[in-house]
Amino acid sequence: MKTAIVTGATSGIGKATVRALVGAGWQVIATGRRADRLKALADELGAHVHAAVFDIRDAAAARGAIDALPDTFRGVDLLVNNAGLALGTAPAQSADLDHWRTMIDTNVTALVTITRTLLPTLVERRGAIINMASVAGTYPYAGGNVYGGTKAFVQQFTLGLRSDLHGTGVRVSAIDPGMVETEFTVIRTGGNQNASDTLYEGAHPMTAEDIASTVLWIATLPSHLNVNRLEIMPVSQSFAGFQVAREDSK
Ligand code: 8X3
Repeated sequence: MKTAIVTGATSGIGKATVRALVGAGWQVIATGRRADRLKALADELGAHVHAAVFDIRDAAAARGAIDALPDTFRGVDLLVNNAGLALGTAPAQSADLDHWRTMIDTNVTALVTITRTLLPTLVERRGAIINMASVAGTYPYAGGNVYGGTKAFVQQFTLGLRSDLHGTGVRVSAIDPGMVETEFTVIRTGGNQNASDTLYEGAHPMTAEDIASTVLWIATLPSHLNVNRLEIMPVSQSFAGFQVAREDSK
């Protein structure tokens, strides 16, 4: 039985990914901060889930949780770097610096930390890494500033890992989802459920399960194939043009 670790497994894409992997016969280490939610997931899915409760931004806690894994979960074959968030949509010139730091700490620093921690095992087992990036890493939009920057980092880090891991057999992929209806927008807006509902209403956004099935597809491809990057959006979402600021006409 193969073993995966999924970060940010208490909700949304992470939780759906744990369910999809377990459904396909994997055992999964589900990580997150909220113990009650992880426990509920472990209760639902049984002994194939190990709940590892820690804040991904706390490097010592993450290391401690990895070191304390039960023997049967030690051989990690797949790391799904899903934990991440957006905070705020304010323009850069009025954005909250604490929001920026939290996004960088979570989406960048924590991701590289847990990746570095697990790389020796992944190399030993010719495993795989799937990083959750975003279309926001490729296409800028107003208010996306640091969130988009962190996701551009994830995209490029993925390609850099591919290069460094050349010849090891380790596969590395980034998924760039567009609009997915999860707690993402509630968190981004500081708890504004109404803003979230308004954004997704009538738009037929993707679901967490849509992305989880994409993770599973990548994870179960034949071992000679590597998806470098997979961009996926709902049909209802596309691109707008450049904007032009004009001098006031006199
Ligand atoms: C978020 C993607 O399109 O909702 O990662 O900004 S989008």
